[in-house]
Amino acid sequence: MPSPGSLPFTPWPHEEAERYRREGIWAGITFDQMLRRSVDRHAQSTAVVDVDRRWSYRELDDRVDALASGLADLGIGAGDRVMVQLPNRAEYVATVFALFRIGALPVFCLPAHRSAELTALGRASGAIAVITAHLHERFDHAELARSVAEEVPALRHVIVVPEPERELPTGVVDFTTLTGEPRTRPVADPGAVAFLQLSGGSTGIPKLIPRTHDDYLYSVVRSNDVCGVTSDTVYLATLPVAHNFPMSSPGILGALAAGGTVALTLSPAPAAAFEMIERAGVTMTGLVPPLARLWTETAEKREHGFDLSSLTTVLVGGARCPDELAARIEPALGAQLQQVFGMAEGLVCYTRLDDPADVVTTTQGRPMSEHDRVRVVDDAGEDVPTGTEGHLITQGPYTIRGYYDNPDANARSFTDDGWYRTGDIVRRDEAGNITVCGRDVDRINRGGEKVSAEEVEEHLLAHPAVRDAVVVAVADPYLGERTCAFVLVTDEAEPPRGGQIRAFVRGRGLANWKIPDTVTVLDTFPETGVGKTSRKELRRLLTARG
Ligand code: AMP
Ligand code: DBH
Repeated sequence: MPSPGSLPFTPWPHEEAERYRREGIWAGITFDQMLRRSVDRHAQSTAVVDVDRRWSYRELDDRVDALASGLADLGIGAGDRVMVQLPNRAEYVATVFALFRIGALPVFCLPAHRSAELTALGRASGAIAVITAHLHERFDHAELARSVAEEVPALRHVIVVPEPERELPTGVVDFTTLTGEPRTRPVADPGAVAFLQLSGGSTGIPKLIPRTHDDYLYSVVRSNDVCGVTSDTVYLATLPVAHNFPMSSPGILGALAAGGTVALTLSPAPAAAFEMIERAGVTMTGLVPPLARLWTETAEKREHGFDLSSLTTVLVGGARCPDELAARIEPALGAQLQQVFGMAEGLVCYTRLDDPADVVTTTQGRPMSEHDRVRVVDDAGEDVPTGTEGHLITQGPYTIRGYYDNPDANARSFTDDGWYRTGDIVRRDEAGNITVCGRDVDRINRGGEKVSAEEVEEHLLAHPAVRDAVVVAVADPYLGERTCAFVLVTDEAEPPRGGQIRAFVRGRGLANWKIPDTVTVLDTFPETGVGKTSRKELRRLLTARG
């Protein structure tokens, strides 16, 4: 098994790690051991429900065993990175736990990722395999994965979950053939990296987040306490399940750790999701604000015809939930709202189930653990008084100390003494509740999906006629923010129009949510008044025009 030191990741300082172990904050078990415990205690209970399947814990465990053997027979083993790009279906759960069982590291890709992202992720992670679905939302992921493997030589295996009555392309491995007898395997080191999660990021190159079994399991178990997850919980993964939020806050891993049930819906739209809530008796789910609004508006009309009475808790996070929306969620959905402000790098804040209504509707909660350390600081790094806005920095037992193999990002995103700079501007009240006011990095939060301005600018600059590009966030009533690109073009007889440049960016193989909502061609950028090079000031001026 790889030791934590054998992968390019920054461990917690030795003494701090020792304390977390001694005090049992880090439980010293792997995700595979966690699943086995739940299987021992809840063998006949339902572990996973999707659109057409229902597996007990025993069945899930048997599938994990068979798949683990099949993957091992392909030559995938401890420490290998494997990209997983699967929609919200039962295979997702089996795949992730099969990889854990053989000590391989899932790299959590999203179904919306296209060639640009997958190629970059493949290179950055050094993945040797990709596991994907054949078709999802009428897009051919098998072809996509095959073309990515051509670009990334280390990617040796393209494994595809087939569609009924559709032939797989040649050269790929049929997921359903990956099976074998259960085997005894060495147990991974709980202090080792379990998987690579993705940061929404503010740079052009993807930042991979190494999470260990110890640290992540702590965040899951702590989330279960704060959100009241038990073996009676039925958690619906509404958002793409590879996101940190539905994965761990408390998410599918929380439900599985408690012996509860994971329900999965392919579509987050009310028609599909409400049907699943009724069918599976869903008690809890997690939504981004635009979806929470859609569900709330649908429920307010009282015409949908589904029984949502099983629902007790709705978590809303990923982006700032407007106070006005927060106040409507409970009455409409008949479930308690918990706001959640989290990040794949670690720190997760929740409003508590017994908080007064104004805290739940106007703040993003407080850190979930007494072991979280948070500071709100000014530009010089000095702590600001309670109630004053400042930069949020944090460290603790489940916040990473560095990205995977990325010294440049580490230098920017961590202080010299190991505090993670969240990039968020927040205000903290007397009780420690945090309100998110903005951010200090060039990241657009498009309804919970993060867009790195720099990444999109690089794709715009790849257009032969584009001389300069600036991407900014503008307020949007539904999404919270959308992306506006401003470009300068070369002097040509027929300069490209905004729509053509947008189509060009799409053609470069970018996830849909990153395609700028508008591209405006300008003759010149506004004068910033603080020197030509003030990108920050330029962004401010262009945001005002957006
Ligand atoms: P990532 O680092 O990609 O996991 O994205 C995490 C970021 O999402 C945070 O640093 C915040 O900027 C944003 N975020 C998450 N939850 C909330 C929330 N409830 N309110 C405002 N922003 C949020
Ligand atoms: O936005 C996020 O990344 C996020 C939101 C809520 C998150 O990582 C989480 C909860 O754990």
